Amino acid sequence: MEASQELHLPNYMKDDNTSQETNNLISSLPADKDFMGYSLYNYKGCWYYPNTLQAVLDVQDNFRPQKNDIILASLPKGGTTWLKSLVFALVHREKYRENPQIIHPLLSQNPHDLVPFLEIELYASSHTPDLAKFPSPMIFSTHMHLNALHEATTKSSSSPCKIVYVCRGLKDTFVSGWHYKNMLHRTKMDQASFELMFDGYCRGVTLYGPYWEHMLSYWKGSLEDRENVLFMRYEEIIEEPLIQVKRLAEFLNCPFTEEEEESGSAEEILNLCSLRNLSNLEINKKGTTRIGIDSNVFFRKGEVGDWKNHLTPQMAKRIDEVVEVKLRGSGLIFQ
Ligand code: PAP
Repeated sequence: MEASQELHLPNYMKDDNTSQETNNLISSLPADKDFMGYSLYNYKGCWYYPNTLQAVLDVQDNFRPQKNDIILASLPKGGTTWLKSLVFALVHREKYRENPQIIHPLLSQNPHDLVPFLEIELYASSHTPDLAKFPSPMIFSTHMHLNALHEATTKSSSSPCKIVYVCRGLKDTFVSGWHYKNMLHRTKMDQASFELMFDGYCRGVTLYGPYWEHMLSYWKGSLEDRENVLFMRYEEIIEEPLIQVKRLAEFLNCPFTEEEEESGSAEEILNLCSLRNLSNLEINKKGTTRIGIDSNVFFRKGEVGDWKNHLTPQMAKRIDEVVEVKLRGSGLIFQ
């Protein structure tokens, strides 16, 4: 597929919002192309489209989180939408329990509109966005590697904010990403594109790739700073949702009280945030999110092991080998 073909293209994939300074920087960076022919540039070990890189630089220069802010970091297709829903529902639960007449925002807004992306939304439209308009505690999200995010967070004068990270096995993440690409661009791509995308993925040349470096940055960060960096896995939330949601609440300093335990508050949150519930809401079936992406593209099957329906045994072996080598010795293991 050629980059010149008419496609529905989100702003973060474009190159029309970069400063002269960033263009100069870009011209000095290693370059490659994604499977559709769009240019990617490697900045400090991570691949970006030009507009994404501009926004990341702006986050690094201007974003200074406050003490109670929460940052949800995720591998693209690693469980972002689910984590946004769960954390929003957790930290604001008192407000909605006390006011049952208010419709819960998760029933009327897409999770991505409740928890904005730093670099894909806020800093994509302004170098210094107005962050005060979001309810406290502010919850932001990002796909940046931890070392890139730390260039902003460690410069804040406040004490460190909480960072929750979620990721997923790389074979399912790839397959989810493939379906996402087709839905995002409102097209049906062919087998040759599938194979090209797979090749770029295994080489690490994909937006925010290499994904193993992404996971490793948060894995190491969580070992070094357990109080402020929590490492979660999509598969674990699927397998033991109650345990994981309670773990999340404790990490965020809002553990479930005894009374909440008895009334089934955690179960309620899990139901509210379930794929079945969210994907059946009108708001998530129709319309677009604030950044112009169709709301329904974030919801599909949510199955562990869906890769078996799409990857050949050779493809699976290739990813497994890359991951095994790259994660070796880190203590992080993915099947
Ligand atoms: P993003 O990084 O682009 O925001 P992200 O939400 O991480 O995407 O990934 C989407 C995946 O999460 C989809 O997986 P699938 O393609 O394997 O089906 C989607 O179905 C799944 N997903 C979205 N919301 C939920 C949810 N509430 N519970 C469980 N899985 C979910």
